[in-house]
Amino acid sequence: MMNLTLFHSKTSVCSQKVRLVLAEKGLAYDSVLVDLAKGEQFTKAYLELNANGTVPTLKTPDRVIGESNEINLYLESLRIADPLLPYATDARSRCAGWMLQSQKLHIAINTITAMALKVENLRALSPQECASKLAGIPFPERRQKLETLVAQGVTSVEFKDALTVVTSFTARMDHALQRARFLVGAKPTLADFSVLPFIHRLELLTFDTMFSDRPNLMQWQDEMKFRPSFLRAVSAFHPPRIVEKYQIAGKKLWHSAGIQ
Ligand SMILES: N[C@@H](CCC(=O)N[C@@H](CS)C(=O)NCC(=O)O)C(=O)O
Repeated sequence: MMNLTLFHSKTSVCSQKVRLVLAEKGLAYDSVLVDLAKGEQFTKAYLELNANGTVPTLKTPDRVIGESNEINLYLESLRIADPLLPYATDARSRCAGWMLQSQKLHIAINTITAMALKVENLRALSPQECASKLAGIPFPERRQKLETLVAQGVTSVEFKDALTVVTSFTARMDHALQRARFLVGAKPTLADFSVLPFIHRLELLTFDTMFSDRPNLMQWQDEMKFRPSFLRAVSAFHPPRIVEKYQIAGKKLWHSAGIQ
């Protein structure tokens, strides 16, 4: 039995990507939860494990991996259960393409989620408390992005760009899913599991209105959510009070952004 330890957070979309593949492969792992709201990703001990200060991180018997796509490729390389990386060169490169492009969608999802939850919480603080919270983020780019979102909100380039990315990415997905049941053919691949948590996050935030006119994508999402891995890797980490929190925050953001 492979000794794996996953450092992850319950609702982080990148953690979900890896938990989905672990569940698909039926792989057991030791779980270490990292509380992002408390800033546990910035502790000295965690930064020694993952210098980016992000989750997930997977500790294997011979190395530590701190990127969700790399972790999923590592899990695939263990050759356990059905392959999730196509063998044929064309399909394999398309699968890699979705995994790479989904990084852009992740940035958009991060922006929309931050706007709905983190920025709201920061705005509720006094200016001094807000500044000191932001000063505690040891990565200048991430700190600056939050500062901009707090100051400019839905009018920021970051937020507008996030909406544009969601629109174009979901259109591309719908187009691909018109030709095949899954993103890269008749069976789910790492591509599908790389994207599913992002699409689900949009649904939780009630931003799925942005792609409700994309029938192939909607059908794909229903099918992906029906898989036992979704229950184990995603739903199990989203109790009703968390779902409600996302829905309320998402609706509020949707209205404040005046998106029709
Ligand atoms: N490219 C990285 C991104 C990881 C990432 O940004 N994870 C988020 C959660 S989904 C995180 O840890 N954020 C830390 C923070 O909010 O400070 C990956 O795919 O693993």
